[in-house]
Amino acid sequence: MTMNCENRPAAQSIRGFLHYPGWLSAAEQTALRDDLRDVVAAAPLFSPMTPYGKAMSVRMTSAGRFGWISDRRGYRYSETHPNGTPWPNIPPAILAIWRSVSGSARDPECCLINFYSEGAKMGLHQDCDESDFNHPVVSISLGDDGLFRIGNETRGGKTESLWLHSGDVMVMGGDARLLYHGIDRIAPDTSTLLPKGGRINITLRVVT
Ligand SMILES: O=C(O)CCC(=O)C(=O)O
Ligand SMILES: [Mn+2]
Repeated sequence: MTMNCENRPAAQSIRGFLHYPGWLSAAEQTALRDDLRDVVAAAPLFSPMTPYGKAMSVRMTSAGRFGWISDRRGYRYSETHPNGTPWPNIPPAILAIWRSVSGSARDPECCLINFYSEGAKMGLHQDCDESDFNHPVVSISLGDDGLFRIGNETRGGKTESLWLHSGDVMVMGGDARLLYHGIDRIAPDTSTLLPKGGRINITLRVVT
């Protein structure tokens, strides 16, 4: 694998998304998992309702100034958890990843944590609720492998898929910032990081 001077893997571009396979060491992944336990203790995972009244298969929570919530009023950023409390701070190790790969002078205001158990998926969508698309979305994968699909700037057309593994980082920015993407499925029992299995994806965003 090609490494850069920080001894991190180099990026591979897929349709302009920058994929850093194995960015995080095993020890860093374990530390991140433990950080997320603290976040989830302060801001419990919940199953968002889609605006169509169906529960999403992914469970989620957030850290930072804004969290992502969805209910019958639609999807939106919110400064409080559905239980009314502010979100916990973004763990420093997560901010450090953003600062290494984002190329952004600002820090993220939202750290969304998605938990995929067996059978969970995320349909093709664009991340377009932020006010400045010059800042990328940075995604960090932990736990079981997830099959990530990348499409185009509009719905439809040819797509490409790749498996995201625990410790991978993906930067969705630049000309690729508004490409459709999603998770088709996870592959159970492909990682031992999470004792009960499943996949965690962390996405970082500048919102305002
Ligand atoms: O789980 C992933 O890898 C993608 C998550 C995602 O696209 C999102 O939260 O907007
Ligand atoms: Mn997304």
